[in-house]
Amino acid sequence: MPDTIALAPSRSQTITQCRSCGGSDLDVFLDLGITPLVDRLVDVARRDEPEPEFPLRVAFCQDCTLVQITETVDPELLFEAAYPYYSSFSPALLAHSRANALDLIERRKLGKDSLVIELASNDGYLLKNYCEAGIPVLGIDPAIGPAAAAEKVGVKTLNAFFSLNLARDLRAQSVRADVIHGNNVLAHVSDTNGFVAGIAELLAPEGLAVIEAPYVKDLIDHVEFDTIYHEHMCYFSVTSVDALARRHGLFLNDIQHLSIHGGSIRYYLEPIERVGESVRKQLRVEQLEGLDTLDYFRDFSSRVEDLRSKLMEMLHALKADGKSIAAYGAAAKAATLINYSGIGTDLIDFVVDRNVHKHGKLMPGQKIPIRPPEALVEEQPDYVLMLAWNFADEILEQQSEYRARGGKFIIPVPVPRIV
Ligand code: DWN
Ligand code: ZN
Repeated sequence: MPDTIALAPSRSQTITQCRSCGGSDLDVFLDLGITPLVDRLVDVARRDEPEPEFPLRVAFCQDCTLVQITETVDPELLFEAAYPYYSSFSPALLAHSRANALDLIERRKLGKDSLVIELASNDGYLLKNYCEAGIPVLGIDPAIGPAAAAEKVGVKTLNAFFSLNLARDLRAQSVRADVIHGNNVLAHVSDTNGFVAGIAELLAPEGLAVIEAPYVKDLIDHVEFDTIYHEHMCYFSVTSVDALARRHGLFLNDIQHLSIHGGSIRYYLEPIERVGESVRKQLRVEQLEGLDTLDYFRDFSSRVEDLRSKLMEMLHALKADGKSIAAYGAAAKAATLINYSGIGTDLIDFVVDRNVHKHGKLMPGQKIPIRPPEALVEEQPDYVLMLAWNFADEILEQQSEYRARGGKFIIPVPVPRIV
């Protein structure tokens, strides 16, 4: 762990009630320590300044089964002006999003009189597909950089946090959405209920909300502990989303289980109740496997500890053998993995990433330098730790030259292995 622990208690709050149902029966089943903010990359000039760090603990709500972290960090700190995540640096994500948009244009018969809104629209990666089809859109995103990038590709964007108040303001201007997208955002908001109520407020009577979130069952089954960080306040199951939606007059009528981001669920919510078999089936699976009980989560901590010790054993053995190791993916999840495991510059020389906004910065906490992917063939390290494992196939293909020269990748999750 870094020597400078700068707890900033004024910038975070520990919850005592469930973020969804308000219940107070929260059981912590995983403690990842006091960690820095994963997307707050460090400028070299400020490397000696203490970084804001907060406890990272995960709890299960006995009343509505929602899995959630116990600390709420000030969103202004989490999504500050320099927030570096741009969706368009991932071709796989762009293809995934385009397919989703084209499917909905067809299924919902969208046209020039429709309106598609995306909450956390980032750099226009998804809405640009609707613009190309002549369908009016509105992006809403608080991050200055991505919002400006969206405007550059013709996606009209409100640079703001989405909330029930903003939804009411928009509705007062007769704004109603035929489709509302919310990809990897529902987990990021501190006012979970306000956010869902805002969707209900803004949706047209026959409208459809399409919400994508990492699936807590995949997280537990595949030990994807590194996808836990302060930006992700909730970790959803179908059971917990069903309860959350109904509380605000929305009905979870359909779901799709996707492989993106280590396993996600796409939730289709409508103001009309017509629950389909896909939802009923997954609710049964979750009940049969016990996701509605703490028992399902109880041994996760020891499985995470086991993964850490296996990974550290492997990395130390390679270093003892005189091997050089770099890493791929200055991802948010990368910061959780390296800081929880204690993987620093003693083990990893540098991290590469395609996102140009990250180059020349340092990873939070461990302060490992971030460089362009070309550094892998320039330096030809013996091994590369795959921190963006959710895009492993795409990255392995991209790095064929490094591998042809004998370079090897280490995939850390769910079991550390060399490919
Ligand atoms: O919720 C979130 C998840 C879904 O996405 C946000 N917290 C932001 C982000 O988290 P993340 O940073 O862990 O997500 P990614 O998209 O898995 O990060 C991948 C990283 O790898 C990015 O920095 C981009 C980079 N990358 C690359 O360098 N070359 C990605 C691909 C596909 C590549 O070929
Ligand atoms: Zn609850």
